Amino acid sequence: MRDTSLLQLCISLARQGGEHAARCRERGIGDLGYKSSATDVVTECDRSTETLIVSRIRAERPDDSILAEEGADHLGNSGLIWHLDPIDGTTNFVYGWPAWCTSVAVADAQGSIAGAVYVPAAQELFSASRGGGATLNGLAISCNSVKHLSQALIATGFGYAAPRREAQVQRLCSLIGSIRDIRRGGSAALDLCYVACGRVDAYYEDNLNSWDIAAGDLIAREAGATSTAFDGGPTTAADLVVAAPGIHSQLRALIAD
Ligand code: LIP
Repeated sequence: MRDTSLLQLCISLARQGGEHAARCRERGIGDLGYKSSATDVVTECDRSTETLIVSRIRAERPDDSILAEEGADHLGNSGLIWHLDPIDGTTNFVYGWPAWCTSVAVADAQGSIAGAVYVPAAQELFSASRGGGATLNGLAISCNSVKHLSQALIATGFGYAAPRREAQVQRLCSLIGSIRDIRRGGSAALDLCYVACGRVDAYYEDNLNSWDIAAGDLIAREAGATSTAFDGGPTTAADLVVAAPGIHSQLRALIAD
């Protein structure tokens, strides 16, 4: 029972947060704040969306911990922790591109229990519970059955610091000739959901945060994807390769070189 109610809460929070952020965007994003670099921006919409979701979690799950992108950091004693990205794809949000989402997940010591990613522009709600499968707007989803890397459409992303982006592009150069093509969507959570529903065949990236991947990685795994770190170990926000099973080892071998 617990996992179902936690899943329903993730879904409700992601949807409410995403709708709040979309309304905020319509009113105008206001002054930009800056975080790790001149291109790592934050808006008042990020902050107010996070405040809204955090206040609901604190009210409904007062003993749980919370870790959120814009600073909410509450230590609870229930053994459960919420990972929250109020607006993943912030650059897209600022520029008015539709590929941004609100990502909410709850985890225990073994990993994510439930997660939801809501995309207001598409009115698409991706969700999953551990062992319960993954859905898009309530309908079951699964990753692709692609078997050859040369036929695979690969999503990836780049960091906010120029030296890191340059290193990431070098890695991309090492595999671009072995795949169908790449897609750079701008939101890790959405890229992972796209693996889950077959809109891309794989996603990899490094130097993320837990809130970027906690929901999307669960959704992709529950949709049948294989998920590991670059070195084949357990997935972390430090680096991850999440792919259709038929190509995961081929892609990981190129990335790990
Ligand atoms: C984004 C990630 C994306 C990455 C961007 C950025 P944000 O998170 O979702 O995968 O490539 O550089 O980190 O900053 O939009 O929440």
